[in-house]
Amino acid sequence: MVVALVLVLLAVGSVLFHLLSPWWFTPIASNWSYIDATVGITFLITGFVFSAVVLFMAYCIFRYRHVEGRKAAFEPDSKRLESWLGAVTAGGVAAMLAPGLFVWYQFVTVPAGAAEFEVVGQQWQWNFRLPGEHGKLGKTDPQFVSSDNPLGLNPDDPAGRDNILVIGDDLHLPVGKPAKMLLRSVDVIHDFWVPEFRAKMDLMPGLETHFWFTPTRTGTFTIVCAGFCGVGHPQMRGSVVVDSQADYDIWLQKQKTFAQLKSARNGEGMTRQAAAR
Ligand SMILES: [Cu+2]
Repeated sequence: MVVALVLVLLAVGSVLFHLLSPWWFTPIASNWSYIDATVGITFLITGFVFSAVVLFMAYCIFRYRHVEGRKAAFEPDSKRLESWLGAVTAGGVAAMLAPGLFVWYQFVTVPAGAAEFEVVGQQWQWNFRLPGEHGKLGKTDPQFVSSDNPLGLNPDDPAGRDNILVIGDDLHLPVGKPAKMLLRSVDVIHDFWVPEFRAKMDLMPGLETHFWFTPTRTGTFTIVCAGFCGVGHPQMRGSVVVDSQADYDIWLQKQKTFAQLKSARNGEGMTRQAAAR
């Protein structure tokens, strides 16, 4: 009897905790409210099944409690009950998976006209690359990665020269404009995650992954690495600053291209050499 009561309290308490808990998703800052809806559907289905199973257990404990002289009936299987339970379980699992597939399809189907932003993971910082005036990202290869070419741009590809590089600094995005995020890593697997954008994806060495989103409000949002990537993993944080178009343009003006950074570095090298002489 006490066990049955504890089980009922467990089911009711869990549902109440879910409904009244102050811990919930951080307010959304992108177009991906679908992702919240999908998580909501999963909570609804798993919450219903959890409550049904626990309450059924409580009922059985009470209903079939020990009574002097009562005998248990032996029923090894029931075809009807099994097919019924199998169908309901299959329906429940499909209802949890299907919305995710639809959302995923939209998550990786980039709308025409989305601006490209490349995210490059590195132990343990976030770097970014934007196409320059000519609108194209130049080719890259890990073999070109060096201290003065941290993103491994091919120095012989003219398309890369005007690319804007943001090394270990904040990424800015204009509000209300779809952004295609191209993800790449120069060392190990990282995972780009900005909780407010509801967007999250692995950065794979040797591959380029992508997703898109539209930032819906201005502000500064923290990027956390969600793929364990070595001892510096907890410190691998960055920021995405969502600006009004005017503020974004001001920021963009101040950024340096690959060619500018390279010549600045060469200049530094030369003055150092001259000083040594
Ligand atoms: Cu990482």
